[in-house]
Amino acid sequence: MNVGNGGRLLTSKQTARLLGVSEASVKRWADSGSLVSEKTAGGHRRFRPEDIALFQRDSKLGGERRAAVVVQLRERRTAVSPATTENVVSLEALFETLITGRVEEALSLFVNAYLHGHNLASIFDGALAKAMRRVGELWYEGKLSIAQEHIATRTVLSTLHRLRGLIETPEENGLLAICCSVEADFHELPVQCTQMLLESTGWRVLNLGPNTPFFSLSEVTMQNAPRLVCVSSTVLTNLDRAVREYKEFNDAAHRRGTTVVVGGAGFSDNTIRERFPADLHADSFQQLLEFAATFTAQHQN
Ligand code: B12
Repeated sequence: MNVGNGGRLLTSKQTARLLGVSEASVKRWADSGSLVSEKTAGGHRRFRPEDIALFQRDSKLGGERRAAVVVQLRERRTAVSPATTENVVSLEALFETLITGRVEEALSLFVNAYLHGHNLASIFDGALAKAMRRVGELWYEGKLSIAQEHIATRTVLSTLHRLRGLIETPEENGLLAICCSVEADFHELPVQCTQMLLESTGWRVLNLGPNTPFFSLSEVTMQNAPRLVCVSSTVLTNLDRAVREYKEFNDAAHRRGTTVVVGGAGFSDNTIRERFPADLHADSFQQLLEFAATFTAQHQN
C-alpha cells in the first residue's frame, strides 16, 4: 500500500517480523498507542517504517530482536530502488537532526530510506551529501557556527557507525580495497562512506582515514597489494607536489596490478583529472558501486 509521500505502509504481520516479536504484541502496542499506527478503511492496522524505527529506538530492543531487524532490513531493501531519497527523507528534518546532534533520529531517517529500497550509495549521494552541503553553505554565509558544523559531522559519523551495525554485510568476496583522502584534506565522511559502501558489497577495506600522503599510500599499497584503492579529495592543496607524488603512487599501483579510483570535489575539474589519471574518476558513490560490482564479477576467484 502506498502513502502520500511515496512510502509504503507495513501490515501487523510484516511489522511483527521486522521487530522480531509476535503479531499479538504488535497489535497490543498499536492499541495502547506506544507504537504509532493507522487504520485502513477496512479497519486493519498499518505502520510507517519511520514509526517502527522510532518505536524500536524507544523500546531499546535487545540483541535477538535487533538481529531480526537486520535480516528484515536486508530483505526489504531489495524490493524497490527509487532514484532519489528526496521523497523519503526530508532534507530539512535530516539537517536539523545533524546540527543538533540527534544520532537516533538521523538513524531513523536513514533506516527509513533503506526500508524504502534505497541502497547506501543512494543515501550517501542523496540525503547525506545534500544535508552536509547545506551545512557548508550556511557555514559559509556565517549563519551556522563552526561548532554546529563539527556537531553535524560527528553526528553523521556516529549514525553511519550505527547503520553499519544494522546492515548485514554479505560474505567477504576475498578482495581487498584501501581508501583514504589526500594529504591536507581533513574531510573524512567521503572516506567513511567509501569504506561502508565497499564493505556492504563484500570487500574487505583498510581505511587509512583523511590526510594521507601519497608516499604513505604507496607504501601500504605495496605491502598489502589491494585490488582497489579509492582516493577522495574534497580540497586539493599544493597541486604540483600532489601531481608528482600521485604519479609515483599511481605508477606503483599499476605495476602491482591495483586499480585506482579517485573521487570528490577536488578531482572534479577536467583539467585536474588529466593531471590525476585514474581507472575511474567517480562523481558519485553510485558510480563506485557499479564499478565495484563489475570489478568483482571479473576478478573474484
Ligand atoms: C564537514 C566539512 C568540514 C569539516 C570536516 C570534518 C571531518 N572530520 O570530516 C571541517 C570543519 C574540518 C572542514 C574544514 C574545512 N573546510 Co570544509 N566542509 C565540510 C562540509 C560542510 C561537508 C563535507 C562532507 O563531509 N560532505 C559529505 C560527503 C559525503 O559529500 P561530498 O563531500 O559532497 O562528496 C560527494 C561527491 O563529491 C562524492 N565523493 C567525494 N569523495 C569521494 C570519493 C570517492 C572514492 C567516491 C567514489 C566519491 C566521492 O560523493 C559524495 C556524495 O555524492 C562541506 C560542504 C560541502 N559542500 O560539501 C565543506 C566544504 C567542503 N569545506 C570547505 C572549506 C573551505 C573548508 C576549509 C578550507 C575551511 C577553513 N577555512 O578552514 C577547511 C579545510 C580543511 C582541510 N584542509 O581539509 C568548502 C570547500 C570549498 C572549496 N571548493 O574549496 C566547503 C564546500 C564549504 C563551503 N561551502 O565553502 N570542513
